[in-house]
Amino acid sequence: TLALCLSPLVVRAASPEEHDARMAWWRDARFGMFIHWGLYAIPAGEWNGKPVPGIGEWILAKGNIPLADYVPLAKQFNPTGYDPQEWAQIAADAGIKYVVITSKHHDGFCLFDTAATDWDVVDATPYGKDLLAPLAAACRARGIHFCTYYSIMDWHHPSQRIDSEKHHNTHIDPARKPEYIAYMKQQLRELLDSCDPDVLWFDGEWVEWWTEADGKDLYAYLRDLKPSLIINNRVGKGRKGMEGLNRGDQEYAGDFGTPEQQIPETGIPGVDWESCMTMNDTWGFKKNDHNWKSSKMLIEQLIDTSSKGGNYLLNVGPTAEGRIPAPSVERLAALGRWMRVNGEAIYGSAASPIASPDWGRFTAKRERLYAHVFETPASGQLVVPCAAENAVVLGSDVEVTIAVEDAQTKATLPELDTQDAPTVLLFQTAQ
Ligand code: FHN
Repeated sequence: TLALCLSPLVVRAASPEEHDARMAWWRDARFGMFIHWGLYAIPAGEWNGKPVPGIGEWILAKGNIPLADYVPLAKQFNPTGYDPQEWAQIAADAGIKYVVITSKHHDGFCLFDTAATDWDVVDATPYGKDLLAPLAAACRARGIHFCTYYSIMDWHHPSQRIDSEKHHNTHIDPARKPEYIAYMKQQLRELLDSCDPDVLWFDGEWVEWWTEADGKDLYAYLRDLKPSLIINNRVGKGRKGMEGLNRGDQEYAGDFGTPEQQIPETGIPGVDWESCMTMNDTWGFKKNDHNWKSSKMLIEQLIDTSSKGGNYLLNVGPTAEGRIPAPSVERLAALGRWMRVNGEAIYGSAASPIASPDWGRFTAKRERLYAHVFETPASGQLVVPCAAENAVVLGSDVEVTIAVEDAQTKATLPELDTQDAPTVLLFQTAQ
């Protein structure tokens, strides 16, 4: 019943087999890169020389900046340092299998060419070129799925205005709601035509005027345009706040749950989900946010999500010049080094049937059980609750001494270096 209650889903496929086939690449991928990029990278967390608290991409609302003062930022947006090939290569080297980039965040500004408004990179900036189509091509050339984020809440569209008290809400002129929905549908169709994204990642659905019926309608519209499309649960009203998985009171639109800045205690069998996470304390670039998580912590989060059957969507916030900040590039490189050795324990892995131990996590793949050692236990031994035939340190010839008794395997650990990254032991079990 728990799985049924929390299952994000609905109008999605004619049969469970079709649904599984559509979700297959996404379930195998496990590791994605989120990119929050937009005009907010110019002020980068400061307005009129003063820091604006909160996440960078919210500066317009958090800083009470009048729209008329924010709009001219577009005239300064000229990311001449943007090299989509370089971004895609950074992602590929990190072992990333899909990229999700903001096509339109809450400020309504579009990074793609749209005929629905001039509030886009082509018409409103000196740069004057579509940013997304070249990135889509660069990703695909490297076997990376290209996906787009799209905000339902829109601070710029004339149908809406930000609530002066509750900044997270907008009010819509009810007479103009159909016009805004038509605007979204036009833009999303354009986006499908120009970039052909494999996932549409909605957000900003919490505004009071957006309904579950609106979400289901949008979901059906998009799946009709591209039947293989995967759509997150924020297209409708399903998600339980930042916990991201669906409330249990009805069926909701969307294919997967979206925990934000958190990893659930356990996975839920039969429920697809993806944890999105920042590397520091902002999604959009802030020049003074230096609170970076360590590479080891990020690797452990990737393992933790995989061990519970989820995907990990790790964010970067490029600068206004179009560069991914150096601390993010360094961390992605460290993830890549680890994935080149240990990727088989992540890609295509299933949720571990074994509860999380104190010293790390398990992932599983058919007869292979992977023990990810975050910290070597003081005893120097690991106990695995199944009978293994042998064990090795993954990516090496180092064999691990094991003793099997009563369907338990006791492994005596060799010297492991877990200082900068976890070490993975592969236990081969009988079929
Ligand atoms: O308000 C946004 C926020 O700016 C950011 O885009 C994150 C990413 O998941 N989502 C929202 C809050 O749920």
